[in-house]
Amino acid sequence: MGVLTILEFPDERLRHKAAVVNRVDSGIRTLVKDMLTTMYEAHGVGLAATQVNVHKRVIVIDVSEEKNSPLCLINPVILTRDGQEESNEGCLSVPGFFEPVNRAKHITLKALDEEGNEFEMAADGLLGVCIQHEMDHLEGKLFVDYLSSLKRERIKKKLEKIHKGR
Ligand code: GNR
Ligand code: NI
Repeated sequence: MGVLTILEFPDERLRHKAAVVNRVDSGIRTLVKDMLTTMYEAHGVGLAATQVNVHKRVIVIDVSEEKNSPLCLINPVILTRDGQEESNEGCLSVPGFFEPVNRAKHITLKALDEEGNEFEMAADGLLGVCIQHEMDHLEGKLFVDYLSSLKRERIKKKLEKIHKGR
């Protein structure tokens, strides 16, 4: 495998709900490795398996400047959410568009790592935004769903035009 193809809005496959991972085996670890390769190649700070058409609850993230701090979240569950903050979001599945979205300011969560061990963590800032954005992908939700239908339709038409010309 290696670099995977990233689905783009309005592809209906981005609307699938991802299934719980029952066993973190070599297949999942290969997926995680390929998702990291794909994320770094696309210059993203996160990637959900849904975006590469694998409908399992797997997320990779790296918000570090040096791109040397990969984080893998399998079956993530948010435990607490506090506050609210607006930040400009983009998405590798909605290339070229950035719009403000409101998210919880501080979250705590639990997840499994690539060895299948459960851990808990807290997150805010870009990491917190990114985790909430990626967890939405696992539910078939995109940041454009938080925008007005007018804005969303405009983005949809522009991307469809680009896809037709490919
Ligand atoms: O690379 C990404 N940048 C980003 C910026 C602000 C808020 C969320 C993100 S996630 C995005 C990568 C992506 O689409 N992950 O699903
Ligand atoms: Ni995204």
